[in-house]
Amino acid sequence: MKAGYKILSPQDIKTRGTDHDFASDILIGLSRDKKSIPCRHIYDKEGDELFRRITELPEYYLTRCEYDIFQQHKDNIVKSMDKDRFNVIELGAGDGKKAKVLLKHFLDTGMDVTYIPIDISEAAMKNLINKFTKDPIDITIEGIVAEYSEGLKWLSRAEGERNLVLFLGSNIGNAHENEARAFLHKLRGVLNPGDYLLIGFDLKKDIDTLNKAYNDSENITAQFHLNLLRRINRELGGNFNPDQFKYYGRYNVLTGAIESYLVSLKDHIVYINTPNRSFSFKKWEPIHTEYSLKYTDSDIKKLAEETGFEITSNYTDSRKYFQDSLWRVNNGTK
Ligand code: AVI
Repeated sequence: MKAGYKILSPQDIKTRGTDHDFASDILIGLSRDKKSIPCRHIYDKEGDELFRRITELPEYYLTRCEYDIFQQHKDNIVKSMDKDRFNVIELGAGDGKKAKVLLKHFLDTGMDVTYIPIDISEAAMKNLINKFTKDPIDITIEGIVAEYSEGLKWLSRAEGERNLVLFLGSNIGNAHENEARAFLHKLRGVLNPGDYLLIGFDLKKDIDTLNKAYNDSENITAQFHLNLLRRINRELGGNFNPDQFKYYGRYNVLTGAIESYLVSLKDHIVYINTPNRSFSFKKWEPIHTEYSLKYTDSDIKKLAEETGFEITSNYTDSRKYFQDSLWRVNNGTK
């Protein structure tokens, strides 16, 4: 096994994410009438670890469903693809544990693959490489530390390559419909005709099941969201008291999404050193922290069609809670 990673530097990509983005997103988000912070800022080292713990919770069925799908359908996934040499590019790879199930199977069936995990967190990338080193498989890993879109721009230089992009775990659900469409359209633009995308969708289901998945009995999901405030304190010199906020996450039947907030429990003012500003919070005032959209089969079909892909096959678990959909870049113009 050969494994390494590259951090995209400003020379590679002009718009590389920096701490400055975090500070300015906080300034913009907390200055709004309706306060909001992009959910990607939850994921520092502590946020990554809290999310890992979420994926092991009994209520958070999503991760287990996707494992089941891969175990059950890995052979069909290989058979659905008409190539035997691929770059397997994973967006938001985390620790790469789920991808490994597929990668192992690809190797077992004689496919020649290079694994290119892309993750915004260098700590997550180091952890991924550590995990693969401890339990190696015969593969080359060429990691990229970057935001998805920057990583994609960088990859688009490699024309003529065959690619299978993995976008797993309902990550697409954290984008609003129009953002998801724009992102997939952009992704399609850097891929070559005949490339594949394996994308995970959490399906619409019983509302209690959905609400429980985001309101676990150990309160890890609440801590995951509250990490945003702790991260602001740590990195930007804020004086948030997380005890003065309550996590609230519920399914909205109109939007079809779990909408998550941190709600202020009293009138108070919080000071943040960078950007040297105070922000006032009214009692019961929310900060919007995450949007987790749930899909139907026809939503998925429409999304593929609108973004220049054709669906090769769909794979679901036995309860139809989750769906991994294999899309192929159609031959139309980019
Ligand atoms: C990463 N993402 C797909 C998760 C989700 O389900 O929206 C993040 C998460 N938020 C609360 N629990 C898990």
